[in-house]
Amino acid sequence: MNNKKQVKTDLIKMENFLEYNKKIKEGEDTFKKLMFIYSMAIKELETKLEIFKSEFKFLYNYELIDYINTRIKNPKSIIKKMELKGYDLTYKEMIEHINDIAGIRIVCLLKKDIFSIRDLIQKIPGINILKQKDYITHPKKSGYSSYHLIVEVPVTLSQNIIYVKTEIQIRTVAMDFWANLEHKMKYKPEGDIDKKDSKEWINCAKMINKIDNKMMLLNR
Ligand code: 0O2
Repeated sequence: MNNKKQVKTDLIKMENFLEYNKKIKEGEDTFKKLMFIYSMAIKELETKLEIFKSEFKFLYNYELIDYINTRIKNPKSIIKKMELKGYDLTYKEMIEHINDIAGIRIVCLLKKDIFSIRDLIQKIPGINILKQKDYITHPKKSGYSSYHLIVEVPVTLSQNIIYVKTEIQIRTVAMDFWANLEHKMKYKPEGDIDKKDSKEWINCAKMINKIDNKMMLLNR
């Protein structure tokens, strides 16, 4: 006898969520619902990454991942980015174009580990890689150096599986220190970095890059 139950599961892309959602229930708080789904994508991915972290520690006694931070972009920041990029302030445009509403940052000790982590992410079953930016090989003008991936994470809910876009940033502890400070300076209301300061920030980033390279040699 075949005891397997046929469970109907809808596979949907986040881009089609609004249409799909309309069919289920009208008038629910759409923003809250969307943010819930983004936070589930983070949970899903974070668990997988935590397993890699533990596996490398337990099996190889190696600290591949130092720490993982996650965040949901706040509404103010979403609106600011949409205005800056010239999108209409609609949920549809937000879902389609804002790729970093769900964000995960993986921080490691050595530069070379960034690429190992990238390779592991690429092998996770079910995850689609949509975009990659290698600011490690080619740092930004600001000096910012990090590896970015935009991925689609399948979030399995009771009635459906939703593919949710999530941004992953991978960088070293040293670059994380620089980026956090520089980000705070840039985004402070009074934090316009003037030209002289800007050069200093770039110089600091270059120094950090040198240190990261040296650390890699010392840890060979
Ligand atoms: P927050 O507060 O971190 O969310 P895309 O539209 O996805 O193709 P996007 O997002 O415009 O491209 O640009 P990119 O280069 O992928 O960078 C996205 C994020 O990287 C930023 O998010 C920052 O977190 C980080 N970042 C990029 N450049 C710099 C930099 O020069 N300095 C620092 N400190 N961080 C940087 P948000 O939206 O700016 O902010």
